[in-house]
Amino acid sequence: MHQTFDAALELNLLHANQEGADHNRQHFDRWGITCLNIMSSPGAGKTVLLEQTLKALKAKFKMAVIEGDMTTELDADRLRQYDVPVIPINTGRSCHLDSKMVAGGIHTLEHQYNPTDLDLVLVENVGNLVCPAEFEVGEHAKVALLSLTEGEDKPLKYPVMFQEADCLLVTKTDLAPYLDIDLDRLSDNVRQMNPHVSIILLSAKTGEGLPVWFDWVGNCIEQNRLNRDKIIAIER
Ligand SMILES: Nc1nc2c(ncn2[C@@H]2O[C@H](COP(=O)(O)OP(=O)(O)OP(=O)(O)O)[C@@H](O)[C@H]2O)c(=O)[nH]1
Ligand SMILES: [Zn+2]
Ligand SMILES: [Zn+2]
Repeated sequence: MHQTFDAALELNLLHANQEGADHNRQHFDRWGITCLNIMSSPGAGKTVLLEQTLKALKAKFKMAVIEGDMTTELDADRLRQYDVPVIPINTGRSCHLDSKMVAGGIHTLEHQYNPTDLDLVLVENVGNLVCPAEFEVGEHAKVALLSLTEGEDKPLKYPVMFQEADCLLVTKTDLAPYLDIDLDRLSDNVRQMNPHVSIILLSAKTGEGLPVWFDWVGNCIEQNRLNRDKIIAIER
């Protein structure tokens, strides 16, 4: 087997990224915002999920989106229709968002809107099952999507994404009748990588699982507020 990367260089890169991510999280914490990092391979359904989430939770939570894409604003334009702040970030040649790019998004948010008004920032990462899982952006939780069309072996082949996820959305369940996919085996493969991850079966088309996802988001915001209150109480 030949070495295809410089381990020391990678470690430095990840370390610098982690410092930036911690800084971003401090911004979110100061403003009372929960941040979710939404990750998947291309086309698993991140933008459709965000559309449904904005539509359903707009009345309950004040939300903004940081929208990562390599070159276009196609996804950002889709989300702007929901009347929430959408900050596009073009990564150019990079296949993932890093904490520095998201810091740029946060500063735009800070200058154009009042961030203390917000409850939730949803970050749509660039479609890729590998790198986004390695680069924290300052999120409070990681959400991974895996569509049924990708096959049940993906958690074994791309372990990091599944090990890091706090919530896994198995998307496009409406397509199950047309595919040879064993949902039990898929869940077993996910559990092998991460015994504690919340798994939600979801179809943006039929609406299956969406209420469970909305509850998960609400709980995450609630939990994050409680944790923050505890830290503030200890610091006093
Ligand atoms: N049948 C079915 N199709 C879906 C579902 N969710 C998304 N799709 C379709 O899958 C395609 C990709 O969806 P997007 O939401 O754009 O996926 P994405 O992850 O944002 O894609 P990138 O940003 O390019 O990585 C679109 O044609 C969607 O209509 C679903 O639950 N069922
Ligand atoms: Zn998208
Ligand atoms: Zn990458």
